[in-house]
Amino acid sequence: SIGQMETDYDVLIIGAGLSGIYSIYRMRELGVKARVLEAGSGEGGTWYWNKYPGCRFDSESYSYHFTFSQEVLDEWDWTEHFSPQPETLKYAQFITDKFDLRRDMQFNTKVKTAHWQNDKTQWLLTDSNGKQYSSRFLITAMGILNDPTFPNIPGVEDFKGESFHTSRWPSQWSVEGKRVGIIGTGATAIQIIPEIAKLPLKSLTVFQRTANWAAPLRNTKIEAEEMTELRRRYPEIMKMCSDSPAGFCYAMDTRKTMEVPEAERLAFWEDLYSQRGFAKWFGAFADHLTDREANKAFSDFNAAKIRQRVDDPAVAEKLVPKSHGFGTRRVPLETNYFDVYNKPNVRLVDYTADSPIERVSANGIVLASGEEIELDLIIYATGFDAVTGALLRGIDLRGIDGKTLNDTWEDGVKTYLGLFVKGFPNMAMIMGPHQAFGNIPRSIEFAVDSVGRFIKHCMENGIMRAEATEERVEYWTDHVITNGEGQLSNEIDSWLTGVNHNVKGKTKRFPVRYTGPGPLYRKTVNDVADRGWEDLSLSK
Ligand code: NA7
Repeated sequence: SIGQMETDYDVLIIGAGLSGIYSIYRMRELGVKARVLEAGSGEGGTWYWNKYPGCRFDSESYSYHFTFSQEVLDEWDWTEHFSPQPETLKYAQFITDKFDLRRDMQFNTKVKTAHWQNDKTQWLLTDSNGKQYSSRFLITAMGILNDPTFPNIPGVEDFKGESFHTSRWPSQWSVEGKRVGIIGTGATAIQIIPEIAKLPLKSLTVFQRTANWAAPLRNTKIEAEEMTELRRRYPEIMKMCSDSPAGFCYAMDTRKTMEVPEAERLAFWEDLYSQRGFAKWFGAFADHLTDREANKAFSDFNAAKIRQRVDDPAVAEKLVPKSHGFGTRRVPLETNYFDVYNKPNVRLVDYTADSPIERVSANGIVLASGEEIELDLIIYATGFDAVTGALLRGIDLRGIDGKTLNDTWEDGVKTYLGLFVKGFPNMAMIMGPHQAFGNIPRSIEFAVDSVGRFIKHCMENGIMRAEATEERVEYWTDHVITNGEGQLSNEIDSWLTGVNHNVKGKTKRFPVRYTGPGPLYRKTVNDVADRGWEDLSLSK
């Protein structure tokens, strides 16, 4: 172990998802003594936990993969433009095996507490079995969507049938002959619904509180020849990702929506609609994310598409979002989603047009209208305590003087660069709040590289303790807030603005991510790293 400390490890990493996998790879490269502690029985994180039917990337596989290893890029073939979960899990396992990373990973180890010990200048972690581990540095890599939340509806415990959350899908399951209910219409539900509606279930009732602007995914298989061509284009694809504000392989069209002649505008949108993936979101006229009139026009175009696909006009109307414009929340991508509602055994219960859920009963779901919908299975597609959940609720995390992160962030989340928190020395967050994100693996790679530079700098310069300063934290937090002004998405409740009414204390919007362009974020962090992290309070 480097340094003069008697700690067990130089670095402890919590979580063996993509963040943890790449973190341990980098740490090993630095030659430090590091270990990953993971609650699950295997690596993969999001792709380990989310095993529901239809689970897949909504981003092109070859834009959403790791780029740190040329060998992996050369050896791994994607079989679909949008990789399905089982293949992505195999990909995570492939990398873990290839670099023999599992040697430094410890599974079935749920970290309960992580406490900074000021006298010893170290982190002390305790797992659910009471075992303790100490380290000089702590990397939190728990992911941004790992803490499932159930709806705050009375009676969830009363249901006598089967029920589960989408991210805890059982290994043995069947919907055959069953009356199935699904609560939620986010990106997850929109992947699941068409998949299970294909199966011989008796009926499917979808409970929708807020309609979402889903758009066609247009997934296809990648044949060998196409894979060769894609691989040839990898450098170009990666360049597009790194140039784009949110890390995707599209370039926004910089023309102003309303200045483009109508016929040309419609033709442009038609073309976008026929394209794969998030082209509709991140390849559109850029002003649709900031200009109300532009956003309204593009939303109207997308609304017409929904109306075209749904036979019953009343059902179509329920599916057209009214509370927010296109792209102001995460756009779910879909394969035959809207078409599902043309099936006779599928019913859409909308909170506004029909009735909200009043409670879950022993036999099903009772609406405020008084109707009881009898069900055999309830699927909770109700999302996650996103971004801060793992840090605030998943673990008892305490910094200097035993102060919890919850107390530290009582008046709002405050970070420096989304990587550091004042009062939590020698701790760095991968995908913490206030980092630039969109295409998550792009953000993970950058965050891990940055944290790698930080730890290397400390190790090489005998820095025993590094902490964010009040001044820099205030500056960055303010910068994140002002930077997000003018983005229509920041005026809407969603997990991207930190709102989850199922979680205590998450009723007010706050910026969970830096909404400025990714290239600027990376430049800012790189400048700080280039200056030897002198913005932090460093002590030898
Ligand atoms: P999301 O996107 O947070 O969606 C959760 C859904 O569940 C959404 O439709 C919610 O309605 C609904 N919900 C949540 N709580 C309730 C209650 N109490 N009553 C009724 N309906 C409720 O989670 P996902 O898992 O779909 O996706 C998360 C991310 O994972 C996604 O963005 C991708 O990036 C991958 P609401 O809209 O809040 O009215």
